[in-house]
Amino acid sequence: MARFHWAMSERTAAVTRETAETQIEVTLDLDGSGESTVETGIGFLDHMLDSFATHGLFDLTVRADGDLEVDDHHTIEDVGIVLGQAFAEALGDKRGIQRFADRRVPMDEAAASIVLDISGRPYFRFDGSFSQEHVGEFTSVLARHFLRTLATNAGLTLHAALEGENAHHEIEALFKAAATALDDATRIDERRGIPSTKGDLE
Ligand SMILES: [Mn+2]
Repeated sequence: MARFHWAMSERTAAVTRETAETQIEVTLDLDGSGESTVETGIGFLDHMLDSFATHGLFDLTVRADGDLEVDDHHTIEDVGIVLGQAFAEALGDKRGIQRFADRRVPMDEAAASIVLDISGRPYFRFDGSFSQEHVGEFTSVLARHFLRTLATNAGLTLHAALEGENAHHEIEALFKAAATALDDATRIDERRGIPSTKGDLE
């Protein structure tokens, strides 16, 4: 009797993007251990992306050289674009993934929820606001823009909701909710979509 087992191929991506405004390089391993090297020039964004890798158990490198002399907008937006493209590339044909996830993460007084579907049909909804305008050099509302950009480029239907009193905690809770939801949704469930001809390799 043929014994089918899951032949896990590498689910990794390396994406670079260069414009007049930013140069971005991202590598991503969906089946990593949470190792990250992040240098964006924006301290709080580095902190968020390190946290994202840690809690999503993604291996992640992000190098961004953006026009921070203008402001933080292009850099944050373009990291979202390239990270989203990296998820799409690493997921490939999406075979066997859980697809749906729902996570709610607190951080002291703040709580964020993310419900998502790796649907291939980008949709974004956000309910909430940020209690302070800035966290360090990071403009708080750009966290919302980052998630929208990530969802659009990764092909996610993503609904986010947020409450709290401190923008650092609010944004960090959002990133942790996004990380854990994406970890769940990208996980392979061996009962789903087992390849009918390629699975029997041993
Ligand atoms: Mn923090």
